[in-house]
Amino acid sequence: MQNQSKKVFKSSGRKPRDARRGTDIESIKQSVLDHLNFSQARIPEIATPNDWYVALAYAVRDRMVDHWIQFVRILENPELKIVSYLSAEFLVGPHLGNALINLGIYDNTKQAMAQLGLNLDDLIAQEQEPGLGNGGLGRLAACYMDSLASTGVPAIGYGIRYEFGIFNQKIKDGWQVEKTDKWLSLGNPWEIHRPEIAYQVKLGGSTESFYDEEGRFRVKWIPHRVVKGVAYDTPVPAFHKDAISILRLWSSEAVESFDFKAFNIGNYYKAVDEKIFSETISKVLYPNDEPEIGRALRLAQQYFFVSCSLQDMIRIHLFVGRDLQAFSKRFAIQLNDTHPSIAVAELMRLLVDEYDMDWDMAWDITKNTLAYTNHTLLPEALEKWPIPFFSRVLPRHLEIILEINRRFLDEVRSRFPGDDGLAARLSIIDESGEKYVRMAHLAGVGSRRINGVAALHTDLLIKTVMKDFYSLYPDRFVNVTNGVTPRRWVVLSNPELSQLISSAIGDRWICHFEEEIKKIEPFAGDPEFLKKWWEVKHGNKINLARLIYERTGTLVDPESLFDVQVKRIHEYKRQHLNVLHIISLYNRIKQNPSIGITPRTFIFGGKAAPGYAMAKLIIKLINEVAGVVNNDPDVSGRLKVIFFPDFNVTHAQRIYPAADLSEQISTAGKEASGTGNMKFSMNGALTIGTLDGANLEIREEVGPENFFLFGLTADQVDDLKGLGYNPRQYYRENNHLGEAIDQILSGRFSRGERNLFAPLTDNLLNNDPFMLLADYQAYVDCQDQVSFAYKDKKRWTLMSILNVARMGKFSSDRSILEYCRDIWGIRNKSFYP
Ligand code: NBG
Repeated sequence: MQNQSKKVFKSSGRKPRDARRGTDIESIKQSVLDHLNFSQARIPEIATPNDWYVALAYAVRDRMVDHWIQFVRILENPELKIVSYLSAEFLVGPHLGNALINLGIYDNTKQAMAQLGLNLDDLIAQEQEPGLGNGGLGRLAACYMDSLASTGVPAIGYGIRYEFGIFNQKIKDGWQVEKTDKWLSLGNPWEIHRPEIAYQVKLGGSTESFYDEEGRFRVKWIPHRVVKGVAYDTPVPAFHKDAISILRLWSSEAVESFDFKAFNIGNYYKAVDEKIFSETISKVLYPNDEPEIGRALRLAQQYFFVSCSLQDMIRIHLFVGRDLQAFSKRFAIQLNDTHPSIAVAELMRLLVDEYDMDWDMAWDITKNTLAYTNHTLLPEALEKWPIPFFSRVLPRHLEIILEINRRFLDEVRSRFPGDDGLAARLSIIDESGEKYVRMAHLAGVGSRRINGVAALHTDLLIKTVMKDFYSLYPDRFVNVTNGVTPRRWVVLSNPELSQLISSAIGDRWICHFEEEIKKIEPFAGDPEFLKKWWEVKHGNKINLARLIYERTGTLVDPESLFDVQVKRIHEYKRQHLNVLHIISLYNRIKQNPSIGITPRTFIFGGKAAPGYAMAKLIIKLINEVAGVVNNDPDVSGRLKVIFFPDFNVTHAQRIYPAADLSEQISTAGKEASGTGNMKFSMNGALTIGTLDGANLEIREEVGPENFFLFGLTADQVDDLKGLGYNPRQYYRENNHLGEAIDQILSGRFSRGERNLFAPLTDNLLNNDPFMLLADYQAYVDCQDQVSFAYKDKKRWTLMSILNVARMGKFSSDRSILEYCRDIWGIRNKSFYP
């Protein structure tokens, strides 16, 4: 890039219109040059690709500033309701490409860069993606920020500016190795540091009660330490509209005065320790799927960002001169899972302790402002904190929670007198053994609405985990099925398909997905359209094959069926069921080399939590099976297995558009919704899946004939468990299954090392909590139908088109409108001109 930049700086002679705001080629070019010069003090001749990327990012950010300022004005309108989306994770993905699309300046920027001798794709590839999330939950928050902006709802996303995001995954000798994600090391041009927007957050210590001058009972919190949270703002642009939402992430710092106290008495190291501790709070994102008990820092993180965010909302609210009593009319706060649920107690503390409000009024406001989304039924993922530990970190909050609980249980007892069991089950405090604070209960008591993330999930939620809450407050429960943004997941990820769609039905579908995308359905009958559709998919597969080769050194055949499972590695998601199928196919070919088999490339991707040994063993298994299959000439040209390292948003954007088959094979009842399932389908992959999470609704929409269904239902899973499930019976009675498991155990896929996979096979044979063995045969049979269907290109393509055409419901714009209507009480369609 450097060499080409010589010619760059000769002025073209044409005058740019507006180097800050203009969207024509000349203006963009000038803007980039100006930033390189004035913001970075670099000369083009020695500018690195990263310098150019940063200059371009600044130029693009400039083009959002007017909307940003307009947004601030909107916040000042006391009559408007603002959505605050509180989430410990926002997996936003790289900004540049998305911003260019949403601002409508992609083509002009590409040309402007070309005129500077630069390739836009190379610049886009420079960006370090902000990996501030684990997976679906964080990515959902990012899709919702996009849709809030694009549907014109004023919104602030509040979270944590982790210095290190989710680890980067490397594969060494088939095992996962974690590498620190230093995403900020080259700077972050998208954010604006706001040192003047900062709040103090107390931690630890004790409380003291007293009576104030008016004789009222009051409590004072004397903290052990105080840290400061500083805001960093990132704009989230709407698609082709003068609107944005703001992502405000908090970074922890030391409060200087604290340092000085220790410093002045000569305790230099204590002062430094304090600083180090303060900075630790926002240091690192915790991987999920690991036990949280005893992680003091995790609770401190949650409290830290919630407290900063609530203080910020109160500041915004008071700034426009409205009374705090009207707080719930101005803010709708969504708790994304239980991670921010300490907000219930913190809002009470702020109102009662800091703003002198009486308890009942504060409680009214709290309950009317907050709403809670549940994202999982897995018992190990439901947060709870041991009481002694909780009171060490948040002594005042424990008192408040006990008072909330006392009043709540009084209500329960008066409505259901004599039912002590019910009160014990509902209590925020779990007293069945060691005492815990149950965060889902805290959220449930303190919220006006509780929602699940897919119809089946909400249904199971009210039948199981929150059954008692449902009997108490049936009106609080609503379902909002998840959605994903078609801007990032179709327009940006799959430009060829987007063009083909727009050439048929115009481009209104990008912002009105639900209404418009179905209009491509009639084109499924047009052979020319079908042919183009197939070609687009094929082109995407060639691109992915290239990337796979770059990243793994393995060649795959784009003519083969791309069978893809990308998501976090977890036993309930059953990547190992997929592996059992691969082994069975492999055995079939080995036993009958002339058998006609649809050639397939199996592609896996996903991270395992660093402390989740079984998930890591599954990664190893995939890689070992890949080693055997990919090197066996007998199956060459027919089977390939790939583990794509470091699955993240950037890679996802390349993978979904190239998939033929989407693997959504979790044990029914375990996957709350899934959102990858939606991204695959929107990009024309067909699904093989169980009746779990949003699969159910996807199947309903696309039609059962365009969806490969198999396996036990959630009810059947329960029934079978109730009857006494015996996995060994399946192992004994099914030869192919038995053979596959024996091979894994015997070292056939671990270069003779016999017991490497014993923890996995033992678990399957003795316990099999996720019922792989029960679903094995149904899965293999269903895969045979897939193979058969793929032989008929035309039929497959038709099904692919119908999948896309019928995905309207799964745009996150639809989800956001439902949140507005059913949860936040926001009626105005758009607040923007
Ligand atoms: C995840 C579920 C997914 C769901 C996403 C987003 C958590 C706790 N839950 O099924 O497992 O799609 O949330 O709702 O990460």
